[in-house]
Amino acid sequence: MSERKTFCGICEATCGLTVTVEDDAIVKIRPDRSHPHSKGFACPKGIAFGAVRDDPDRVVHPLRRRPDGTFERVTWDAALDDIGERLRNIAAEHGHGSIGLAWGNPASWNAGAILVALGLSVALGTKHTYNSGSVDINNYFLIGHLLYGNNFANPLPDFASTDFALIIGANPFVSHGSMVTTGRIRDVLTDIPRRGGRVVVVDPRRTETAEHFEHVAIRPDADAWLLGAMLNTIFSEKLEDAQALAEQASGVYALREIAARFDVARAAGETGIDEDTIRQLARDLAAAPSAAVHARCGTSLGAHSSLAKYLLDALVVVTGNFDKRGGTVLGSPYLDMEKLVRMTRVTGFDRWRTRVDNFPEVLNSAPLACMAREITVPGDGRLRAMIMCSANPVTTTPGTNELDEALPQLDLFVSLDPYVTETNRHADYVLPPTTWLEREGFPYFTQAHATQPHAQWVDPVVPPRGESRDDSWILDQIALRLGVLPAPVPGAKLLGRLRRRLLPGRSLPIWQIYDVLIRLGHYGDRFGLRRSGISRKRLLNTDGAVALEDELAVGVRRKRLHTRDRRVQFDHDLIRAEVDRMLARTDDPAYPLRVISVRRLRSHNSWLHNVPKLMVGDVLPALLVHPADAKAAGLVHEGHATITSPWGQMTISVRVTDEMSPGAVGLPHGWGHRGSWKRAVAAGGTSYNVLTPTEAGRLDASGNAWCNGVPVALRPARAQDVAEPPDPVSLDV
Ligand SMILES: Nc1nc2c(c(=O)[nH]1)N[C@H]1C(S)=C(S)[C@@H](COP(=O)(O)OP(=O)(O)OC[C@H]3O[C@@H](n4cnc5c(=O)[nH]c(N)nc54)[C@H](O)[C@@H]3O)O[C@H]1N2
Ligand SMILES: Nc1nc2c(c(=O)[nH]1)N[C@H]1C(S)=C(S)[C@@H](COP(=O)(O)OP(=O)(O)OC[C@H]3O[C@@H](n4cnc5c(=O)[nH]c(N)nc54)[C@H](O)[C@@H]3O)O[C@H]1N2
Ligand code: SF4
Ligand SMILES: [Mo]
Repeated sequence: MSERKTFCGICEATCGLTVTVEDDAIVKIRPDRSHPHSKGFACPKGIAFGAVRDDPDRVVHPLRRRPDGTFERVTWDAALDDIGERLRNIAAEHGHGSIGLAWGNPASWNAGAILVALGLSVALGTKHTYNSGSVDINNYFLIGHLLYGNNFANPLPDFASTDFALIIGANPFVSHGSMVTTGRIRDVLTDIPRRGGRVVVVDPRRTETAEHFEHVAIRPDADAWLLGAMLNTIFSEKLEDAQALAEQASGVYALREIAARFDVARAAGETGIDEDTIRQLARDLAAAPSAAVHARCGTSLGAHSSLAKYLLDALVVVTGNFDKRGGTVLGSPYLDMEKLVRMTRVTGFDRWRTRVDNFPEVLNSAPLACMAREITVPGDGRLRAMIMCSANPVTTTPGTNELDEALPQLDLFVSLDPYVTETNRHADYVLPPTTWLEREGFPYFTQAHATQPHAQWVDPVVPPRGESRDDSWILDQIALRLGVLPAPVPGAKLLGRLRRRLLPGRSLPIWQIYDVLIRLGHYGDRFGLRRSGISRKRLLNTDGAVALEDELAVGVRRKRLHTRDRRVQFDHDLIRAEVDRMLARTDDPAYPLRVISVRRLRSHNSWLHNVPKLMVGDVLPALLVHPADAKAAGLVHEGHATITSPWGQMTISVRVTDEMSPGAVGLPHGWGHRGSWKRAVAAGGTSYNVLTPTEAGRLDASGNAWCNGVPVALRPARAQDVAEPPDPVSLDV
C-alpha cells in the first residue's frame, strides 16, 4: 500500500489529492491536507474519480465503428495506420486545411495533449480548429486581446483581500471558481463578510452562493445592461477614480460615450432591478476601499458576453480597482501562457475568418457553433476529417440535432475519449486515452489563474488501464503518420515527412519542451543559476505542491500588459457595434420566459454521469420553474412540461421552486446521452442545446455560444411525452 499525491484534473480548483494505491489499484482518494492551495479540500467528484478510472463501460482498447453502429476492437497499429493513410489521402486531395481539430474542457488539465494539439493545428494551418472556449470563455479571450493585448490576459478577483465582492453569473459554491483558481473558494468568500466586507451575488436564481450572501435577482441575459448602467452612474455622479484612469487607461473618452448610451431607467426595465438599486450598487462599488468583480458562465454564455466583459473590466479600472490589492490582480504563472501563445502566434483576433459564416477567429480558432455547417456546406475548404480530443459537442454545443446529423458526413472522424458518447458514436475510431490519474502532467492552464502561486508536477498515480495511452502520444502518432511535425515551426510539414522517414519510433519530447520553458520562466532554476528555482525534476521529486508566493504582487501592470503603452485600451469600434446590436434587440412575445443553465455539485458538464456515487440527489435533470410561471403555464410540481425555443423543444419533469426568479427557468446542460456509458444513457433527459441557436448572427462577437437567456415558452406535457432513454451502443471487446 502506498500514498501518492496528485492534483484533481476535473475542475479549475485543481485541488491537491492523496491517493492510496495497492497493487496498482486505487483504494481511496482523499484531499491532500498539505496542499498549499486547497489545504485539505476536495469535492465529491475528485474523491469519486476512481470510479471513472475503473469504470467497466470505459473504452480501454482502440475501437473501430462497424457499418451497423456497433464498435469492434482493433490493434493500435491497425487503427493508427488506417487513420494515417486516410488522412494522407484526404490531405493530398483537399489540402491540410480540410483536416480539423477540436478539443474540449478536460484538455485544460492535459498539458501534453494541448501542446501537440496546438502544434498540429498551427502546423497544418487549418482554420478548422475548435475548442470548448467558444462555448465558455471566448468573451474573455476577445476582451483579453482588445483591452490587454493577449487572449490569455485575465485579471483575477482578489477575493482573499477584498472589501467588496461583486459576483455576477457565477456560482463558486458549486463550480469552485472559473477563470480564477482560488483554493477553498467557499471559505475565502465566507470570510469577506466575517471581516466586515460585503459579497453581492447577481443571479436570476437564488443559488447556493447567493443564498449565503446578498442576492440581487436579475433577468437572464441582461448583465450588460446592469454593468453599463452602473458605469453610467459612476461617470454621471463623478465617482470615477480620475487618477487611476489617467495612469492605467487609454481611450477613456470612448468609454464615457459608451457608458452614456446605457439609460438607467431602461436598464431597470431590461434587468428587472430597480433604478435605485442599480445606482446604489454603483456607488457602493466606487466607495468600497477595494472591490473585486467576477462574472462567469451566467454572463459569458449570454448573447452579449463580450460587451458585458468589457463593461465589467471597465468598472474595475474606473473604480480604481485594477492591479490593486483586494481588487483585480494579475497572475504570476510558472509557465507563462500569455508568452507561449504570443510566441506561437496563437493569440489574436480576426486574422482569418470561417469559410461558411465569415466569422472572425479568436485564439486561432473558430466557433464550435459554426462547425456543423463547415461539414455540411459543400465547397473548397470543407471540413472533411476531424480529430477530436476530450469534447462532447453534440450535447455541449448549440445545435445538438444539427451536429448529430452533420458528424456522420465527415470522411473520417477520430475521437480520443474514455467513453463512446453521443458525439463519438459517429466516429470511425474511438481511441482510448489515459485519465489524469494515469498520466504525467502539471496544471498548465489553472496555474496561470492561481491567486496563490504554487507549482506541482506529477507522475502517473496508477498505470494505464487496458491499452489506453496518453492523449499526447495518440495525437503525436497521428501527426507522425500524417507526416506533419506538430509544432508551430516553419517547415513543419517537411520536418514531419523527414521524421516519418528517419525517426518513426520517436515521440515528441513534450515534457522536455515544457521543462525548458519552466526553467527559463519566472520561478525557474535557470539551469542551475538559481538554486531555489523549479524544474520538472525538482517538482517530480516533491511529494505534493510547492508554494511559490503567498499572494500575487500588485502594481505589476507595466510588466504584465501586452499593449504598446502598457495601459488598458477602451476605444474599440467592435464594442460600439456590440452596443448597437444590443440596443436593437427585441423580444418575441411568443416566448415570454428565458432559460438559463444550472450546474450541480456532483455533475461535470456532460460527463461523470456514469459514476453511481455521483448520480444521486439533485443531479438528475429537471426544469426549475418559479411558482408564478408554473401557474401561468398550468404546470405542477413533479409534473412535466414541454419547453420550446425558436430553435427546438424538449419535454422534461418540472420542479416548482422560488429559487428561480419569475421569468427565468433553469435547466441543467450536458444530458441526453447516447453511446456506451450505460448508466448515463439510462438516466435519460435531453440535451439543453436542442434549444440554442447556431446561426452566426446569434453568436457573441467572440464566437461564444448563446446558451443563457434564450427565449422559451412552456406548456404542460404528459410523462409519456418524455423521450425514452435509447439502447446503449454495444462494444465488441
Ligand atoms: N460541480 C460542477 N462544477 C463545475 C462544472 C460543473 O459542470 N459542475 N463546470 C466547470 C466549468 S466547465 C465551468 S466553465 C465553471 C463555471 O463556473 P460558474 O460560472 O461559477 O458556474 P455556473 O454554475 O455556470 O454559474 C453560472 C451562474 O450564472 C447564473 N446565470 C445564468 N444566466 C445568467 C444571466 O444571464 N445573468 C446572470 N447574472 N447570471 C446568470 C446561473 O444561475 C449560475 O448560478 O464551473 C466548473 N465547475
Ligand atoms: N447549455 C449549456 N451548454 C454548455 C454550458 C452551459 O452552461 N450551458 N457550459 C459550457 C462549458 S462552460 C463548457 S467548458 C463545455 C464543455 O464542453 P465539452 O468539453 O465538450 O464537454 P465535457 O462534458 O467537459 O466533455 C468532455 C469529454 O471529454 C472526455 N474526457 C474526459 N477526460 C478525458 C481525457 O483525459 N482525455 C480525453 N481524450 N477525453 C476525456 C469525457 O468522456 C467527455 O466525453 O460545455 C458548454 N456547454
Ligand atoms: S473542486 Fe474541482 S478540482 Fe477540487 S476535487 Fe472537486 S472537481 Fe476536483
Ligand atoms: Mo467551462
